[in-house]
Amino acid sequence: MYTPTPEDRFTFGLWTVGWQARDPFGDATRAALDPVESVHRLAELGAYGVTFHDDDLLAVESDRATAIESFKKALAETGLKVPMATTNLFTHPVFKDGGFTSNDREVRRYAIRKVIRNIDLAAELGAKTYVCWGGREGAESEAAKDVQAALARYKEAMDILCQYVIDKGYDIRFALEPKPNEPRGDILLPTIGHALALIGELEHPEMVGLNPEVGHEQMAGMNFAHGIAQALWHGKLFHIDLNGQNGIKYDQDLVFGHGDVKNAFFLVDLLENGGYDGPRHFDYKPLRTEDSEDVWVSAAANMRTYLILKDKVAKFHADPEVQEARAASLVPDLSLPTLGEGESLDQLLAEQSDPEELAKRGFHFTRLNQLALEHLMGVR
Ligand code: DIG
Ligand code: MN
Ligand code: MN
Repeated sequence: MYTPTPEDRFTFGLWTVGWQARDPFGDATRAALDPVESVHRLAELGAYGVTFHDDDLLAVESDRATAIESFKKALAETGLKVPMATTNLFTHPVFKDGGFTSNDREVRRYAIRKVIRNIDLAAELGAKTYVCWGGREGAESEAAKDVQAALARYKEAMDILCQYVIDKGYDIRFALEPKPNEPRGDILLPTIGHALALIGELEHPEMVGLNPEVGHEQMAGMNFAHGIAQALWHGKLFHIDLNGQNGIKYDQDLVFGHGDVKNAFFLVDLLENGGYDGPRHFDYKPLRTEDSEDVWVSAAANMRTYLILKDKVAKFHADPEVQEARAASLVPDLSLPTLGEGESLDQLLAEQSDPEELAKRGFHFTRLNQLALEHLMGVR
């Protein structure tokens, strides 16, 4: 019942299952993984597609052309799609002060060239979404970064990239990925709200949306489901990075659902019922403790957990007691415009209400929350 198929549209970054588990405090615990093997193993597990940074294709091959040909061959053999691509502007030391917003203008110019080179490959592979995660765009000291100038350079870079896609006639949209910190002390565009604000300043805002990641919003103490609801309301949820996180700490990139599982339940509710039609993309890291075989156990766990939560969400909404409890809590009433159809402001102002009487009304949220928890815990 919870066996994934390509119809579920689950996708994985090559860098996830390919992570060798090198972290700031320890060496790699796993050997490098050939992207070709990742494509075949993920296809066997029921995935729909893979995503990649330009540098991911060189995991075991130093020749870009050869690596791309091997990757294309594996895609053709498995039928896996490539819905999204992105650029690595964070690993190479040249990006130690960022790419688009490095204080070094020559680095900024190199970064834009590196992105454009991979946009061409993304278009060739049929990717419709191009993610920009500015992991190195930021600072450790307020003295070192003129943030207003940095935002101007961020806008300039996105405007250049959008114009390039327009001029080439590519069917590609961009998705900004917020994150509050790590690897930089403070990263620019730390949350969904900050990224939405920048998008509003761009020359082609319609071409730029969001690729929010579960753990990143939660690192900032935000409610991820609320952030996704706002991204959907703005029509800006172009893509998503699903994983798990346990609160405000380092970026754990856990298997989806292995962090805040209640928020994951309501996130799946939003993705399935809130108007998102993009891939269900996992950007996670197999635990450093796992061997190369259990990497595939972790990949399967992401998809199985999502499908289990999807089933529980459907049962939650089908439960007559839940429907009755939602009505008692006036949840559907929030969708009613506050001013009636054709009602004038004068009519509203002429109305009388007694706030003391209104204040006596209870909202019965506890009962509704308990029903949700009982569905999540499997007792309903
Ligand atoms: C980290 O969360 C970032 C990188 O893995 C990648 O650039 C992006 C794509 O999903 N997420
Ligand atoms: Mn991510
Ligand atoms: Mn992350």
